[in-house]
Amino acid sequence: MVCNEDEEVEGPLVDTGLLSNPKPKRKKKKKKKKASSSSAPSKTPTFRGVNPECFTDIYLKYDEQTDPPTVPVTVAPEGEVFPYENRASFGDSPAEIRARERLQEDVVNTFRQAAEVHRQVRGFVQTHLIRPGVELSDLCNQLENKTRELVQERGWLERGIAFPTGCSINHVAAHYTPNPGDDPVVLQYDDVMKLDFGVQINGRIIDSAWTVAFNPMYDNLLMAVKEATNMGLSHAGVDARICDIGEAIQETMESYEVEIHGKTHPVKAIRNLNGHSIEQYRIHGKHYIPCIKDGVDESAVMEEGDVYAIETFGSTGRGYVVDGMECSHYMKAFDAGHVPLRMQSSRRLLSHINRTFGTLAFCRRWLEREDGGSFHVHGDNGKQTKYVGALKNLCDVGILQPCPPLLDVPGSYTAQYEHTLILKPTGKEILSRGDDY
Ligand code: HZT
Ligand code: MN
Ligand code: MN
Repeated sequence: MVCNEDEEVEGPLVDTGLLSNPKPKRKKKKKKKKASSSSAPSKTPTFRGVNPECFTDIYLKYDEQTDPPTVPVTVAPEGEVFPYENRASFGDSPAEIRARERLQEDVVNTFRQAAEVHRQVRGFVQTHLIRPGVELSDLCNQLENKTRELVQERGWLERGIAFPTGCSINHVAAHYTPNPGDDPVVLQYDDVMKLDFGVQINGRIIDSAWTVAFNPMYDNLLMAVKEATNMGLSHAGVDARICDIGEAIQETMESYEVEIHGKTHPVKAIRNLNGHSIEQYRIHGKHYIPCIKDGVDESAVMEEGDVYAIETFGSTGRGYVVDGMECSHYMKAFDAGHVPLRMQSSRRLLSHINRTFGTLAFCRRWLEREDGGSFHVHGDNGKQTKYVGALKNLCDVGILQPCPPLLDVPGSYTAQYEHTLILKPTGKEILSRGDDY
């Protein structure tokens, strides 16, 4: 087969364009990227969210690790670092900036270690688990157990899983994970699955996601969203205007179209799904990062010290999600005050949640584990029974916030890419960057 030298290549080890392209030029009318894949083959196959080779590279990077990985992560490799080029320093000398950098060092290293767990866990599932035919509760349980193992789970206060594994398929964009007792769901060759999971150490949360598709038909959809997220990341920085980031994301995303079963669709940014700031023990802080240009305060800017999850979603549907299906994800309302509870079952469940998850999100699957969600806290005596009424009651009184699945229109396909980023005094660091995405 002949390779066209001019063909744009895209693959796990190809550069992200962030270095060469910090400020993409805007064209009035951009030509849509071709929808079909009938052109010459590219040199590197498109990364579709699974390790195409299996049993290869990633475990060789640290020779302490086995394949599959079993050795707890103790290293904290740097993420992808971009020193600020011409940051107006407002009177701070370079020495003062470096001093602030040193003060933050421990926190940054904690994030880096959590990010390394994320990379190793996703490498594990990409190589050993994700395939057509895998059952989703199996996939989630094994992914989550590997996280517990590599992070050395020690309860919500110290280290563990940061939130339930999202494995949302096709028109379901986010916040789906299987509930106990559901009919088994088997991943299909033609599915588009967003895998979104979190790792935390001392409440420092890494939130990162990618999209899995086996059928090359979806390549342009995945590429649109991956590029849009990378564009958002490249525009982030101290003093960056949040509305400019949303605009860059939307413009990149919507320069693509995708042909699915012979029909060409424009790729739309999902306008009501957002990136977000991350605070300690709190998956979403006060700041949102839209993936469209309108509707945000033009004066909002990113600040030094901030941590953000930059995430974008693309869709072949409406580009707008609504709540749907049975809820699996729940989280304590961060500033819920004291509420007297009349049902003993509600008091018991709340006490379990406080001790096991604190303010971190959790799911029903974890409540029904023998360890109730944390072996460190409960050993094998944590399992909750007959808790469904109590769960509903805690939502009704506002102590818990349900986070139901988010759906675009039936028959549509949605994709997501997400990374966690920190704005250090001397530069930004994409903590969760790997050589996969
Ligand atoms: C909620 C519940 C979870 C936060 C974003 C997200 C997955 O859509 C402000 C902006 C985990 C995370 C979240 F279990 N959400 N990132 N990864 N979901 S969000 C949100 O609710 S709040 C976006
Ligand atoms: Mn996420
Ligand atoms: Mn997120």
